[in-house]
Amino acid sequence: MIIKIKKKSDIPSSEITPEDVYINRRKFLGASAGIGAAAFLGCGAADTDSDAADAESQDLEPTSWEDITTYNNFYEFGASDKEAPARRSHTLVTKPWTIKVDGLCAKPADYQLEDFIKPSTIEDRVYRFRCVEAWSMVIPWRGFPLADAIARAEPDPGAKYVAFETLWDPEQMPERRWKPRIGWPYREGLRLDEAMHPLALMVTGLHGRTLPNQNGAPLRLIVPWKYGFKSIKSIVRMTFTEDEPPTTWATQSPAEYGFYSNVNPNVNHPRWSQETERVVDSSRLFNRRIDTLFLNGYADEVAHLYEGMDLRKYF
Ligand SMILES: Nc1nc2c(c(=O)[nH]1)N[C@H]1C(S)=C(S)[C@@H](COP(=O)(O)O)O[C@H]1N2
Ligand SMILES: [Mo]
Repeated sequence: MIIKIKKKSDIPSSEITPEDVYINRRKFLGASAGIGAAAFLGCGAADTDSDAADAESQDLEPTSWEDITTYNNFYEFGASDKEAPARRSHTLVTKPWTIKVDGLCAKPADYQLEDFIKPSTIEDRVYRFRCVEAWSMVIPWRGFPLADAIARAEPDPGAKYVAFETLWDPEQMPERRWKPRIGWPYREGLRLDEAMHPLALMVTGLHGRTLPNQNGAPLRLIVPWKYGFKSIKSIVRMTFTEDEPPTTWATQSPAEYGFYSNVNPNVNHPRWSQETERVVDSSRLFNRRIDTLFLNGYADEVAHLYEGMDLRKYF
């Protein structure tokens, strides 16, 4: 299963142990993700598509803290080396941190991070995470529903999308070789109904600990049914718009990345297959691949958002 939820009210105020995070009361949003807990013994499997495990045998062992925090995409800290963000992101200053909420809403405001987060709404949730580069992890995030932050802003009836921006400060963010066509900052966006879905999470931590800089401190988005690049890091701005907002990757390479970017094994990337994914696990000698699931396994929860849409066109 993909969605294990623990409310802040269930979390003892003392430090959370790994047991608390994993072996907690399980609550399933929607019921039927249908993924058993059976371990998949993939050790020794060759790195080929034919060795992919089917959905039923995909285990849910969370990826280690070590792997989640040293294998990152955070282009502001290095555009190709997955280990660069862990090495270089210590220069990011996350205190104080301001988030601007603006655009088509009744309650635009500049928030200090502490005021943006309501501690009583913080939960731990274990989600699948699928990068467009066909690797995946299972990540125990800590955060609160994006829907809460949206409701508080009271979007106008004319607001159809919400756009997000990452901090851009070249003093703190050393990457200068790669400049996106759209320019910095990194930008993302969601249709408002997608953003209001209870699975969409504003994240402040992982593995029961404060979010490290390389994972998007102090506040990042997680949209578990979409490719990882939608999950924008180190957010400083949230803007309600009438029109679909321009986003970094869809502007960079429109033939390869769309606005929706829903995980979809039936729609390949022009340069590679999206049918399977490599499970990131540095403790294994050999890579293991598993089948990629439609909407990353969250179809029962979110497929209704795309009813009647041609997902080959709106990829
Ligand atoms: N600001 C910003 N957000 C970003 C990125 C980035 O380069 N800059 N990379 C995206 C991509 S491609 C992925 S896969 C995820 C990686 O998140 P993780 O490093 O926490 O696994 O962050 C996404 N959010
Ligand atoms: Mo990604």
